[in-house]
Amino acid sequence: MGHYSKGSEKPPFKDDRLRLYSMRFCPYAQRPRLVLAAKGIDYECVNVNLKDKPDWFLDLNPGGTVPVIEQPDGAVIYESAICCDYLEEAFPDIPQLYPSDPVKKSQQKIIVETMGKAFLTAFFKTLYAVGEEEPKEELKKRLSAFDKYFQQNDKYLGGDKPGMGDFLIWPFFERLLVWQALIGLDLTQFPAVSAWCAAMNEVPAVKECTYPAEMYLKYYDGLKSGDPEAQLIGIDQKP
Ligand SMILES: N[C@@H](CCC(=O)N[C@@H](CS)C(=O)NCC(=O)O)C(=O)O
Repeated sequence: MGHYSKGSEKPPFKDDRLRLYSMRFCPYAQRPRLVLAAKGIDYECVNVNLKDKPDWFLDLNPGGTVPVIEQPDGAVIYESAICCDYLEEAFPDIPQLYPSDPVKKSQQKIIVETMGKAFLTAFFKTLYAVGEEEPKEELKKRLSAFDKYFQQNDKYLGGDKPGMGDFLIWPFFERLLVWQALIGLDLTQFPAVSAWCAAMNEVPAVKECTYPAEMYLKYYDGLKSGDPEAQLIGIDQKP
């Protein structure tokens, strides 16, 4: 595990494991990290300095975003949801995270694409405009929609077990749980969302891919002040 900046050499592949280019606190990179953990796939994590990106990283993904997956044969996949779909297709049974039933699979995708996207947009807007009422009200509306969904449906988006939909939306809720007080929100107002969060917090893959709240709080301070070193918090800890 390293942290690679501009001017660095691309680390050579040492074995035939998949490689995930990540940044510790990136919620999008956490999506494939969760899927890799849920499937028990051994991989190499390479952290990239997103404030000073190596040229070789931009050659892999010209958009310059993490996550990026690279196979030892040189094949490259990026965009978090596409990385997760790739993992599901390349490693289908360990366990399967989408239902086999095409209708149920599409329904899970619909929630991520509609309610999930609207929620994360509202979450980021609120985060970058703390103190303003409008984005917070929008976020509350999005949380109410999820609350209603969880009241009327199964324990997880995936049914009685967490599925791909749960892992795709979880990283944003995980951060909201830690940052709720900072943005003046109280998640207990959304009991079904809180119950889902509590259930997700018990999932082994989630436990494997999280950080202590203090680290997220420090990272939040770094985000607010634009500190490029924020992504280095906990550098010697797991990816
Ligand atoms: N649509 C992308 C978004 C990924 C993304 O925005 N990642 C952020 C880190 S959390 C990033 O790489 N930012 C670097 C940049 O935009 O220059 C995905 O789903 O993979």
